[in-house]
Amino acid sequence: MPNRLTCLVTGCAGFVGSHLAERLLVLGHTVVGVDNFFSGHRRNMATFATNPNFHFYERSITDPDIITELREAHPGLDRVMHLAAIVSVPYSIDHEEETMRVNWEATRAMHEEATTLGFHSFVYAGSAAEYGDTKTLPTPETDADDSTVHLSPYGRAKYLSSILMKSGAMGCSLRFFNIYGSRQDPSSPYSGVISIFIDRFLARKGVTIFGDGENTRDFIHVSDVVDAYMLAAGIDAPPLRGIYNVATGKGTTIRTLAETVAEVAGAEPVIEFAPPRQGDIIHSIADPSKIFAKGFTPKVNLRQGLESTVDSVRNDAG
Ligand code: UD2
Repeated sequence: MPNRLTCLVTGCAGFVGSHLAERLLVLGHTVVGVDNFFSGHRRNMATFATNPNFHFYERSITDPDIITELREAHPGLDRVMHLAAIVSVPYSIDHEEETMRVNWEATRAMHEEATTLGFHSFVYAGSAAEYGDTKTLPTPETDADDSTVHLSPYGRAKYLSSILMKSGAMGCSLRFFNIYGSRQDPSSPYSGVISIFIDRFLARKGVTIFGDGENTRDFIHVSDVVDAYMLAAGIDAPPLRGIYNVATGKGTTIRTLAETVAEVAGAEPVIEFAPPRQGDIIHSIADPSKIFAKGFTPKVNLRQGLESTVDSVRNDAG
């Protein structure tokens, strides 16, 4: 049994945060979880809510001195995996001040507290949105800089936070591309395309593709994202420093995606085309060589990932 660690997971009731908390608990570590259910759901914590090593706090990350307070309650706490955020890009455009306060100011305050307390590591959930609209394909980490025009307060706050991870005394930002897997909420028009397509095809309804279907995205399965967290937080080795793309480096067109999801779901690939969505970028593919060089390799290919996600959605429905 390796050392038992105590990790703070903010956003532990969210899609990715719940998978991360679950893995840490399965490995025998202690998880201090924080979520205010702004976009997370209690049901996402169902598999581990009663685990005696899980300590849940229904709190906002904007609460002052939250890290210091949690450390007093859990003296072994020395690493942060910070995922809590306003996650909707359109919401961030309509609520700029709130987004900057939650996604940037709170990150800065928590990072400062963790640094002062001499924490071991602080892993931040960055985003492909940090690259804005004009970028090299595949996109290396160096493509986002202070001259990048961010298309939303969401992208801006993620960028500022990532830069802090790089320039601060400690910290690592994982810049995620399009994550998919079980527990991804399909209910909003801005939900991830995979969760929407699975939901529609399983209900024997067709899907809508915005644009000509040739847009590409770099889809990565949530279990691979959790692997990247284990590496970055130094669960088995020293923690990573700086900024890393987390992706496969492979682009899939939305048309191919729709056809594959239909096949996996056993549905007719009924596709309707609609005009491009305002603000959508056409191609998004990462250059993930920096994190690959640190030993990270995605293990789940898109087909396998779609099969397991469809299975879990079917089981939840049944
Ligand atoms: C992702 C993130 C977003 C932001 C952005 C930065 C998600 C859900 N969103 O947006 O938060 O970080 O990256 O670049 O991860 N599409 C359809 N039909 C649908 C839904 C989507 O054709 O019913 C298309 C959409 O037009 C786009 C692609 O699918 O071309 C991916 O859409 P998305 O909303 O899953 O993700 P994305 O990359 O636009």
